[in-house]
Parts: sequence; structure tokens; C-alpha cells
Amino acid sequence: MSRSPSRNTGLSKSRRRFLQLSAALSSALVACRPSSPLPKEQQSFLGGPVSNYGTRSPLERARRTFRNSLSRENASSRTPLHELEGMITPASLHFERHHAGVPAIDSTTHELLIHGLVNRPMIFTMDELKRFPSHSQIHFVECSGNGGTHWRQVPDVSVQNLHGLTSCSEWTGVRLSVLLGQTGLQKGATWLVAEGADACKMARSIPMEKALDDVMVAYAQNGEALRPEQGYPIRLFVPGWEGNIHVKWLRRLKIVDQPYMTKDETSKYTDILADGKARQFSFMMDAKSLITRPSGGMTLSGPGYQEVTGIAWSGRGKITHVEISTDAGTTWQDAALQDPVLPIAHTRFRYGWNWTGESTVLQSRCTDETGYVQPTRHALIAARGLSYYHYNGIQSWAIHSDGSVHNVHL
Ligand SMILES: Nc1nc2c(c(=O)[nH]1)N[C@H]1C(S)=C(S)[C@@H](COP(=O)(O)O)O[C@H]1N2
Ligand SMILES: [Mo]
Repeated sequence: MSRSPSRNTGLSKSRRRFLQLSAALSSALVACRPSSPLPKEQQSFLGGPVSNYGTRSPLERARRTFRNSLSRENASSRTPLHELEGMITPASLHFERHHAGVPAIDSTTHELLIHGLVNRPMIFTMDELKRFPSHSQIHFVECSGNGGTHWRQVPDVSVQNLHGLTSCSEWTGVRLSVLLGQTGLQKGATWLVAEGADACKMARSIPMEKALDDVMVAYAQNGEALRPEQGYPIRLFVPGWEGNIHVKWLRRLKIVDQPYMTKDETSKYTDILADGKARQFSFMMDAKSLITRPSGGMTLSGPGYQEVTGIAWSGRGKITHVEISTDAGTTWQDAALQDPVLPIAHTRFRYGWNWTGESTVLQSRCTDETGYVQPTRHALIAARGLSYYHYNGIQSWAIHSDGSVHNVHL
């Protein structure tokens, strides 16, 4: 049988996609300014001096936001997710959550004590910690309270204020298994309690199986020392688990034989179920995705090509796909995932969309490598009741015909 390239199925899928994209892009290009036939004479300026530590252009405005509802010390600030590109959050824009402010800790005198059910209790200075083999991992940290207003309310605010308690960095430090190899473990050493040096004595229990798997004592973030806000000089890093357990300003690890039921894991950070019982520990951050552009508070400039972009992540591993709906969840199409796609890390997705100018609703839905699919808000509430923590329902952005974008619950 002869195969003619001019037959209607003759165009390859990728060629058809290319032609569709070119057609869509040409509508976007109409809006661009053509260059004048002769380039304008370019001015050049004598530059400023070199500097000891870089700062961004004064024209750049991306910043963390915070509300005044908590005290000065018991506070949080949020990452401007809609302003970020790629998958790394600059340290200066990493969200913050402190229960007793940011303590000023002297790294030259700070020590980490490991004791309890060990053969050799030990104290490590920062210099000593840095003599062990170092290890780097790119991971997100997300507060389990992120998106919490979605359980009950429909605030018409930005993606930053709704979901900005998640950030993604390269973390460097020593694997906890290496340090526990030095102290040795006694029989019955099945849990540990990690304690911070801040005034609230933040403390959380962690099962030994996780501690020996991928937990690390981190001293660097994106290539430089941790920022004071992120736990300087050391924090515990517990990949994929809720933010609260990543104890900052870490000063003590007590090896024990059971969870200690600290105030931070009982009276706080506990999910109450519909029947009134509490879930015992909700460590894992489930898969979640967000369209960050366009998102709440933005206005589309007009009909035509729009790039829809955002991030997806899962505490359980890699994101395998993200689907986009541009018709309020009736139909779904695959978004492209942008490299690098790493386990337990923000993953950038992109989708080319031709907006007709009519009002509609945009949504994203992700799937992780365990097959877990991000639920709708209704499915989440049906399964969990009205919780406060661990909200990962599908985010809906209503686009009005005037181009304005709003947070809505379908
Ligand atoms: N010592 C200490 N560790 C802490 C906290 C704290 O208040 N004190 N806050 C926790 C909470 S609730 C979260 S969400 C993360 C936030 O980490 P970040 O401020 O680096 O983003 O730190 C956790 N570790
Ligand atoms: Mo948190």
C-alpha cells in the first residue's frame, strides 16, 4: 500500500503540533512591536564598580508577603510563586515560618548533641560536621498549613497569598545516617526527637527508618550557608515530609524508642478527622500542582496565545504528568514538563493556550510516580472532612471576559 505524505494523516503528530503552535504564536506576535529598519544608535554607559556581595536590579520587585495577624515572632512570609522561573527558589525569596522569631545563632560556638539510645553520645561543632562527606539534594519544603484557607473560604487573592508556603532549593549537608554511624545505635532505637535552639523549643519525632534513609543535617542552601531564616547554621532536612518536621536551628537529636508526642505534633500539626479522631502523624506531603501564570490578581492583555505555566511537586517522588483543563475540568490535555524533573522537587510545567476571550476556568492536575492523582477539592473534603492542614486540592482560576483572573471553588 502506498503512503502519500499529502494524505490527511500524513502529517506527523509533532509536525501538526508545530504548525498549530506557529499559528497560535503568530497571534501573539501581532501584539509585538516590529523593529525599525535601522537600529537606533545604542547608548552605552560607564559601569559601576565590582561588589563583595551581589544585589538584584532595583527595578525587580518580587518579594515575600506577610500578614500581621500573628505576633512579630510567630509569623510566616510567602514566596512569590507567580514571579519565579524554572524550579529553584532564591534563598532571599524562600518562604519563612517561625514560631519564636529568627534567633541569632553564632556558628562558631553552636553545637549539635546526639544522645539517648546510642553507644557513644557525641557533640559536633560546625567544623566537625563539615569534615564529613557532604551531600546535596534539590527538594521542596512545604508548610502543612499551605493552602489552608481553601478548606473553608474563597478568598479572591493571589497564588502567593494562597499557596506561597512552598519553596525549592538545593540543600547541602551531612547525611544523618553518617552521623548515626559515628554514635552507633542501641537496641530499641526506633525513633528520634529533633529539637531546635529557638525560644519555642520546636521538637518533632521522626521514625528511625526515615532518619537512616534520606534525612540530612543541612548547612547550605543554593550554594551558600543557610540564611538565618532557614535555620542558620544547621537545620534538619526530611525530604517530602511536612515543613514543621524540618527543625531549624537544630541543636539536639535524642535517640528514643517511641514518638515523644511533643506539643508540636499533638496540640498543633494534627489533622482531626470527620469522626473526631486524629490522624496519628501526617508526615507526607501529597502531590499538588498550581498554575502560577496566569493566576489570581493578574489580567490577561487580550485574546490569543497565552503560555500557561506553573509548578507541581510530590513528597512521594517524581511528578510523571500534569494535565491542564481550560474548560472548568470538562476536558484535560497534557502539559509539557520542563527539565530537570527531580523527585520531591518543584517541577515546572508549560502549556500553550489560545484564549478565545470568553470567560472560563483554568485548572491543573498532577500525577506522581506512585500513581497518586491530585484530588478535586470535593474529593479531598469527602475523604478528610474539613481539616486545616495538608490541603492539596485542584486549584481553579476563573478568567473573566475582561481578562481578570480570580480564585474560585467549583
Ligand atoms: N526550630 C524551629 N524549626 C522550625 C520552625 C520553627 O518555628 N522553629 N518552623 C517549622 C515550620 S512550621 C515550617 S513550615 C518550616 C519552614 O521552613 P522555612 O522557614 O525555612 O521555610 O520550618 C519548621 N522548622
Ligand atoms: Mo509549617
